[in-house]
Amino acid sequence: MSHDLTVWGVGTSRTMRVHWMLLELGLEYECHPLQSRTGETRTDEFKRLNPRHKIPVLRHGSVVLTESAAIIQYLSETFPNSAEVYVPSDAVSRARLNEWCYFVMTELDAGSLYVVRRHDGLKQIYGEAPTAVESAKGYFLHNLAAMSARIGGDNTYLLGDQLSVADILLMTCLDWAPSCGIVLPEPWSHYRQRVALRPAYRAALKKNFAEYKS
Ligand SMILES: N[C@@H](CCC(=O)N[C@@H](CS)C(=O)NCC(=O)O)C(=O)O
Repeated sequence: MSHDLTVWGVGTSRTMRVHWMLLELGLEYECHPLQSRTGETRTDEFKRLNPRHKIPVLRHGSVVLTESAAIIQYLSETFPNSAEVYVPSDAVSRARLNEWCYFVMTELDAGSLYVVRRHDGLKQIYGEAPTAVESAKGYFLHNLAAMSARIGGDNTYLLGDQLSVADILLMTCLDWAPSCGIVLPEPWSHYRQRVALRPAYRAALKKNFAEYKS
């Protein structure tokens, strides 16, 4: 069944989140394979969707969303597939999920990996800042060490035996870290191997990365 879903963006950790969630939920969608820093996000047409000229963007009917975490949360709630993706149903469970999501998005993504990306990999655009880059890598590892006890145990995923939005956010950061020169410690590399077995993850890697380079 078609739900009038369209995605703009491929080739990055942030776009991977959206393709992965759509595939977990078994949803068909149209894909515009725009890539970052190619000029494709700077057209007037695209900036009408996202004035910040960033990918990913999702359009569902008349709803347009432009932040990867918000997009996958919206998809998981709008098209629930309880066999594949956990969606909390009460305030406490939702808070537990959001705690992980905000932690990953603020401390690991924006506060660590994106600092390394901007001031090392993209220093020609954002400026060189070697001290900030080293500090961000250390901060990433410090956060993983502090949270290690929370991902061990009997749970396959962060919140039990089912994948959630938080796992997709975390996995895409763990996949991103090695390209920033970060070696993942245990139990994080083990968690990564475990989650990587999911068929939808592997299909999304293909869809998001196989034919494109970031
Ligand atoms: N916080 C945003 C970050 C989006 C973002 O920075 N996207 C980058 C690629 S990963 C981009 O579109 N860059 C293109 C540009 O700046 O022109 C999200 O998670 O969706």
